[in-house]
Amino acid sequence: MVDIEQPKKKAAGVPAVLSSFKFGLREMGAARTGKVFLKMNQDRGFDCPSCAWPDPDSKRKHAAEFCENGAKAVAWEATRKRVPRSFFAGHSIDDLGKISEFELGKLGRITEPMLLRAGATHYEPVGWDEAFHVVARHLKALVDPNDAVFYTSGRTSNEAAFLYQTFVRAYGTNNLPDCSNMCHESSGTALSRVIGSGKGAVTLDMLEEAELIVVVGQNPGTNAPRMLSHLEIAKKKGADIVSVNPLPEPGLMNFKNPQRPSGWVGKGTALADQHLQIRIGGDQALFLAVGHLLLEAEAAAPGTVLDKSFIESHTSGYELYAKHNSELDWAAVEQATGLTRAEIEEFTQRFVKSKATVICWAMGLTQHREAVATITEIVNVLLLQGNIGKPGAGPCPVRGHSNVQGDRSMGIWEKMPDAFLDRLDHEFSFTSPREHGIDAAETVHRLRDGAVRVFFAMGGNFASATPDTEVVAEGLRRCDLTVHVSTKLNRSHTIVGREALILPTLGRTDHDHTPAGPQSVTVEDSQGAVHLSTGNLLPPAPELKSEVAIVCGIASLVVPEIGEIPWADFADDYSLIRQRIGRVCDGYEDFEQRLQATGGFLLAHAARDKRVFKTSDARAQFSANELSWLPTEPGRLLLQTMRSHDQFNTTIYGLEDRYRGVHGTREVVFVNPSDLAELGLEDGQRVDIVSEFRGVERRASGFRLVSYPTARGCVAAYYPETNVLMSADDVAKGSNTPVAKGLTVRLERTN
Ligand SMILES: Nc1nc2c(c(=O)[nH]1)N[C@H]1C(S)=C(S)[C@@H](COP(=O)(O)OP(=O)(O)OC[C@H]3O[C@@H](n4cnc5c(=O)[nH]c(N)nc54)[C@H](O)[C@@H]3O)O[C@H]1N2
Ligand SMILES: Nc1nc2c(c(=O)[nH]1)N[C@H]1C(S)=C(S)[C@@H](COP(=O)(O)OP(=O)(O)OC[C@H]3O[C@@H](n4cnc5c(=O)[nH]c(N)nc54)[C@H](O)[C@@H]3O)O[C@H]1N2
Ligand SMILES: [Mo]
Repeated sequence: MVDIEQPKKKAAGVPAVLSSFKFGLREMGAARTGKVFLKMNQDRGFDCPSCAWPDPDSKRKHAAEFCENGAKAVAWEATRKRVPRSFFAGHSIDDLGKISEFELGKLGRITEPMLLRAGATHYEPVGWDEAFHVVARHLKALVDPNDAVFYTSGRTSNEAAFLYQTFVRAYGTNNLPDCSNMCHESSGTALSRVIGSGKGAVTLDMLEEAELIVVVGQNPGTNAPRMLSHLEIAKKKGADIVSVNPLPEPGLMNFKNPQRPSGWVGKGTALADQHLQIRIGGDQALFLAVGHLLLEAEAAAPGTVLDKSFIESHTSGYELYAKHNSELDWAAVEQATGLTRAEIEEFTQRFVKSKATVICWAMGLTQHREAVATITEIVNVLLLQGNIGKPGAGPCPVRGHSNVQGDRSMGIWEKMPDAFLDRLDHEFSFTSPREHGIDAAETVHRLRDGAVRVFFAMGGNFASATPDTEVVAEGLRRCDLTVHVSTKLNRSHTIVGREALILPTLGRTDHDHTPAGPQSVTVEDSQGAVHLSTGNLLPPAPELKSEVAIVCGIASLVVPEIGEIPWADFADDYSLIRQRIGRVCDGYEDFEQRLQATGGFLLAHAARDKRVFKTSDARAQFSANELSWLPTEPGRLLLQTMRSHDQFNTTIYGLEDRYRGVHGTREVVFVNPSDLAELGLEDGQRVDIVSEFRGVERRASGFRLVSYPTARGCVAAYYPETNVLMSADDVAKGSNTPVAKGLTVRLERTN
């Protein structure tokens, strides 16, 4: 039943615990629920397959074992349900296409390879051997390896990712788009340029020492719930916390810690000391203004605000930045941000007071046209006060998928630097291509042009996660072969090439036993900590293969003669893979030895550890950016596409967005009450959302209006239902990330 109520003021607490147990029991039954929830994020357990927030170390065991959405992610994978053969026999491809993403996910784990033969209407079971031969036949038939694309989602372990990219490069292409292209690519692009490393520069210890933590464009209560425990610790130590967000996200406003009984019954901790209800796309203007005010404050009281000695010894571009930012168009800043000058001044005072500031961010910043400039503007503000490479300070992009950062370290990137490729070639005695491959947005263009022959996906749900949903579907249908290595069914399996394969695989929770014995994999979290993950559940079917085994099986048919790569040995013993990773991947030197000695370690980060900046001039760089924002015409609004509390990306756990008060539906659009009134609309009415990019209209139909305290002029709706509104040509400058926040739309009433 659809029910819309007032948004919640508090997050987590008892309802969070109950919600995950309810879901766990539905999917796994009582005994398995107990076993699974006890093992999550523990030593010798498996890494939570949900977000990339760091796992608790021994010091923090109490602080973060439990997380509602982590528990749901685990239950979703560890479900006892299986998709039976009869399901595929009873549903044609057309039938499958009519089943919603939510219903497909609920069917359970897939247990055997399924093949759609050319001209057939139904998937049929097929042996692993035949499945691998189908892939090999197609790949070997291509004259140009660049006609194949190899996508990766961010759950793939380091070991599987490393072998996968080795295989793809041995095959002859760098076409390795990944989910990161749609996620934190803007962060990587900006940070590499200005501080010399694309990764965040803040560890958990550092975060807890902060005096000011600013959380920009991120909804941790839903998407990184364990982060709230650490914000709470920092808060108790005296940190100020500011949320910069068009929505008052309950997790940041008030948090009831599910780890402690007081969090179950007490009032909870009011986390945010200030909420800047920013207009979508106003962040660059905001941080430009903060920089301006910091410079003014320093001029008024020299030597008290900026860290001049840091600026002199470690940075470049300060003079230019200061000159560029000496004058500010306050009217433009207020329009861009929707904030008052007084609010921005109050915010800046917190920086002035703080001796150690961390700025965290996620998709609310990265998925904008000017995301790269915005992130460099944030770094400007940090650099002014020397807030990098010291306790309690630094830029902290919070990654999405649990191993998305590790996948990049392993070489999953369409444009890995030559130094990496040189080491890879040397390690395996072959020559990998140097021509850059294509990223996710470019893959959509190629699909649109009918120029992709083989589409191979290591996890994920490309057809739903990308812009221009229909264009992508058409392009996938024009492929000779589509292959998905997956744990469960999703929409991408229903959009098939002339031939199509679904290759089921083990997940993080599954026990992985090879002839050489039980195997563990490794992952790297958002803060650069690497550790082992060992599944402990009986796999859904005995013949299920790990991602490692699947890559090795295919590679040994497609590129048996390329280089010296012992595919069969790798499939047996993952420590052999780690030895190779240790010689090829930056920061992973002596990987296997260090891992055995310590069980896990923190990767070095020059800027964080030593204030060494591996940039073009060996300094942290100030950037002078022109003010950019998103003006709108009357009758037009800015749309952000975001996650509900009951989904993991395209995986829909249920129809409850509890914190935002939405129950039983996902077809909603959140609108400010004053905007509703101005547009002559009312809560509860149905509308079409119509986007307008470069004069082309795209439409998502049948959304219910929800009157909601979002910023004026800004509306919000869930992804992936609204991906039909996005254009693959609308991308962030410099990072090519599809724009998923800040689409210009109008609302058309339909009843
Ligand atoms: N349970 C769960 N956990 C997840 C995921 C999931 O789907 N479910 N997904 C994982 C992945 S891959 C990722 S990348 C992360 C995503 O984590 P988030 O980035 O938190 O995800 P979104 O739901 O896209 O939320 C974007 C936030 O930015 C705000 N925002 C939107 N536009 C703007 C803007 O212009 N300026 C500012 N300042 N704020 C803005 C929105 O109001 C919202 O709070 O979470 C990861 N963890
Ligand atoms: N409009 C809009 N679009 C967006 C975003 C947005 O905010 N708005 N966010 C973007 C972001 S941040 C991201 S990261 C992408 C996400 O894009 P993807 O990573 O492609 O999508 P997911 O929904 O995370 O993929 C889920 C599927 O992965 C498979 N899977 C799960 N676990 C495993 C495993 O262990 N191994 C294998 N092989 N498969 C597994 C399952 O079959 C499941 O259905 O979407 C992007 N798209
Ligand atoms: Mo993501």
